[in-house]
Amino acid sequence: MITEKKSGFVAIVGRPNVGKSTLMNRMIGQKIAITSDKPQTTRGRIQTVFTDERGQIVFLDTPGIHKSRSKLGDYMVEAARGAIPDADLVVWIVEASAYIGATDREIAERLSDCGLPVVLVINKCDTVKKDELLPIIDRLRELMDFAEIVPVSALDGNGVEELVSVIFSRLSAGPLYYDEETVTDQSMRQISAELIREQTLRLLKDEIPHGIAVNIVSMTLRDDGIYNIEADIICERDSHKGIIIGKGGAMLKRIGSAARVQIEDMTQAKVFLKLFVKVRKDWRDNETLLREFGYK
Ligand SMILES: Nc1nc2c(ncn2[C@@H]2O[C@H](COP(=O)(O)OP(=O)(O)O)[C@@H](O)[C@H]2O)c(=O)[nH]1
Ligand SMILES: [Mg+2]
Repeated sequence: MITEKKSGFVAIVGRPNVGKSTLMNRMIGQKIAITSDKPQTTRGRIQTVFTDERGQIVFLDTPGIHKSRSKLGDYMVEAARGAIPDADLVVWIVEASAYIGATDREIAERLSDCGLPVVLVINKCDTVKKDELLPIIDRLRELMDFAEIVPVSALDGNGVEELVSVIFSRLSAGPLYYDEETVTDQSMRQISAELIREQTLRLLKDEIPHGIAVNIVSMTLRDDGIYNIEADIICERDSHKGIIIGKGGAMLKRIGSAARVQIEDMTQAKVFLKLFVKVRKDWRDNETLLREFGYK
């Protein structure tokens, strides 16, 4: 007997920092999108692919919807909004909290008009008690007409399998867009650059990481199976450059060795990573540099 496979594109939207990337990584069971406790970690649109006997889900992870203050910010918000017309279904992620802000109402309004089924995911349920959840669900229900409401914890995995089932139940029969082994549209170079940027988000304070871009200058696989990677960490100020390098190069060394472990995990190979720090003033508002660093 042949059962028809289902497939479709699912846009993941929501405010910054609600756990969109963490949840997407959890659903596909692999770390593709970097995550951090700082808002605006995700900058571009990332496609990941989940395939099993039921069919295929292509997730579109997006930067959070927020008020932008630079050309980079404009690009990020556009990437989030642009994902919706390409989707068959929207997964809107909020945090398990009784607070509903103006941004949430704006997102609700936009999604009510998009004509697609919207699954509301209440993430970070590990942070609230069970009896606190019901009133939260009741309040959120009033925002708009949801296809379904699913509480999850991307951190410990609770509810995530159920969410995948809910998504499949809302998709129609369709082709497999990617072969079964594919997990993302991102190249190893792109993921490597992001994994380096992730460590700058983790290890550097305040506004410094928001002004950082990572550019892979070269990535080559040697005959002995080792990757040689040279990358530039671009920052906006000389003072930032000093902090990124640190005393005697200590900070750059920490960033490099933590990123190397992550890249080795992703490539399943040994990696030699060489990092350089460069200053490009105001690159976040410079179209040419934005494009050069992959934000097009
Ligand atoms: N407690 C808890 N923290 C979470 C959960 N999901 C994500 N986070 C944390 O929330 C922060 C933002 O996550 P991220 O995926 O980068 O958010 P995004 O900006 O929406 O993509 C990170 O520090 C995550 O570890 C969750 O289910 N529970
Ligand atoms: Mg993200």
